[in-house]
Amino acid sequence: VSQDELKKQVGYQAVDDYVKSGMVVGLGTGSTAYFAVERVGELLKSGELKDIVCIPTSVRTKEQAESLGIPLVTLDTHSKLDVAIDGADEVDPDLNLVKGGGGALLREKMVEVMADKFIVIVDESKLCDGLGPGFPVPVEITPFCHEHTMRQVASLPSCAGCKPVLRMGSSSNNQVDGDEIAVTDNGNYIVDLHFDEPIKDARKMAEDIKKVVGVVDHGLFCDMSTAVIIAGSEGVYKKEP
Ligand code: DER
Repeated sequence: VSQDELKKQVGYQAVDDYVKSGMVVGLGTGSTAYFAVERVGELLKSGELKDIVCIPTSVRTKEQAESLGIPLVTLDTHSKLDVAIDGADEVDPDLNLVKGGGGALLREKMVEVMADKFIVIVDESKLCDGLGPGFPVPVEITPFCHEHTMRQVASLPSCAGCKPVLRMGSSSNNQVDGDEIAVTDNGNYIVDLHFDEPIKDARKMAEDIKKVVGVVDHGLFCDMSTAVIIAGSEGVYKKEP
C-alpha cells in the first residue's frame, strides 16, 4: 500500500468517525490533513454532512477548502470547536507531537487548543520512541533580530545539544530548498532545532522555548492529542492517551 493510500485511509477514517452535522471543525495542514479536508468536502457534497463550518489552519488549507465549497469561519467568530483533525511529523508513546514541518504550527496550535477533540492522523512512519532525532522541532520567531532569538533558544539548558537551522524556502510556500528565508502565513521565520538524542522532557522544553522573548510559538504539541489514528501495513488502528 502506498504512503499516499495510508494517508488517505486515516484522513477519511478520522472524518467518518469524528465529524457530525452541525459541528465546528478545525482543518489541519499537510499531505495527510489534505485527505481529511477532501473527505469533508465529499460528505458535504453528498449531503451526508450538513450545517458544518470549518476553520482552516493555513492559507493553503483555506484555498483547498474553498475549492471544495466548504463553508469557512475563523476563530474570531468561533473560539470553540467540536473537533480538529491534523497530521503530525512525530508521535511519541505519550501521544505528544512534533508538528510544523509544513510551517503552519502557529495557526494549527491556535485552532487545535480550542477544539474539544484533537484527532491526529498519521502513517506509522511518524511513530517514534522519543521526540527529536526523527524530526527537528520547528520554532516560529519574529524576523526582528532573528539571529539573536535563534541564539537565545539554542542556548536554553533544556535545548542542550540542539543544532538550530533557519528554515529557507521560496516565501510563497515555505519549501525548505529555497535560497531565501522562508516566511510563514503570519510573516514570521522558522528555526528548526535538530537533535541527535531523544528529548528527555518535551513538556519542560516546550515551556522554556515559549518563554524566550522573540519566540511566537513552537512545534511541540504536548498533552493535546485526544486520539491518534494510525495507518500501518496491517491496517488502521487508534491510540488514545
Ligand atoms: O506542518 C504540520 O504541522 C503538518 O501537519 C505536519 O505535521 C504533517 O504533515 P504531513 O501530513 O504532510 O506529513
